[in-house]
Amino acid sequence: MQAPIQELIPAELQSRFAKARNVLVLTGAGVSAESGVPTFRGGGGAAVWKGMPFDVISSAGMVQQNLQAVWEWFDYRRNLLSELVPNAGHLTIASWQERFPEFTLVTQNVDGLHQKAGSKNVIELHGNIWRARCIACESRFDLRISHPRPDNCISCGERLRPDVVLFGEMLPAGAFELAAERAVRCDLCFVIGTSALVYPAASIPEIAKSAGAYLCEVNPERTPLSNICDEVLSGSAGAILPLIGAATN
Ligand code: BJW
Repeated sequence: MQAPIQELIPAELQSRFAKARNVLVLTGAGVSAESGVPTFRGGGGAAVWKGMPFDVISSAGMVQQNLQAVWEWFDYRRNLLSELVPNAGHLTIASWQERFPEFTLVTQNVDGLHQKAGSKNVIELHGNIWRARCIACESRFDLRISHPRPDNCISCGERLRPDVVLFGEMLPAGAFELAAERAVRCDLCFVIGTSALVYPAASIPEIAKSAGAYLCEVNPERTPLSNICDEVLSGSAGAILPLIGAATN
């Protein structure tokens, strides 16, 4: 027989969740794992595309050297994603935006599944796989409505690239600053499904904690942030997140 929800979710977290006024959630690839999106590093392996580790193919250097290969990798992933739907983790996070007076969702994911689940005003630190960006004038194009995918910018004719943040590239202007500002103000911060290895994204929970927030991690594996968390819930986002809401209903 399964344990009652009250025993699965610690009382301190239940109480913090019930009283919270300002909640911030940082997500990573793990939140989409149960929808069928492969993670980058979890599960003992690392993503590889045609023999290239993802930090080589998803790098600023590869855009310079071989933009076509970068597009092949992203076309392949968009094709996979087009069949996938949000899971219970995404849906629970989307429901939280109505539950608290202030709520911020910051994601490192580029898959658009949070928005598909109904989350609004998502701060996307690493861009979105469903957009292309001109390498010269930075015009952006929605790839959900552009078929076939255009190679060149309709404004200036230059080449397009995926509108995602690759290794060694700057985050979108203002995105980290906005997330950091919200992190300073939140009273409860969740860090969900991220290995917390990539910066500056991994500094968001550190900022929240330093400013006094209660920090809760949801992940089947420990991460470099686990030691500073007030609560570590070991398990999958799709199984645990619906319990957190339900325990305090
Ligand atoms: C589950 C689950 C389930 C499984 N439920 N959980 C400070 C210190 C050191 C280095 C740096 C630093 N500051 C900057 C850097 C350099 C670099 C960096 O951080 N490197 C480190 C890796 C060493 N950062 C950058 O380059 C960033 N840019 C930058 O800082 O600009 C300023 C600058 C410019 C130039 C020079 C210097 C500074 C940009 C980072 C961009 C990251 N881009 C990627 C690729 C996006 C494109 C693509 O999709 O291909 O973003 S890398 C990849 O990692 C992707 C992710 O968003 C990101 C984070 O990964 P995430 O989400 O954590 O996933 P995983 O796979 O790592 O983990 C999954 C987790 O889920 C695991 O923990 C599982 O256990 C868990 N899980 N199933 C819940 N069901």
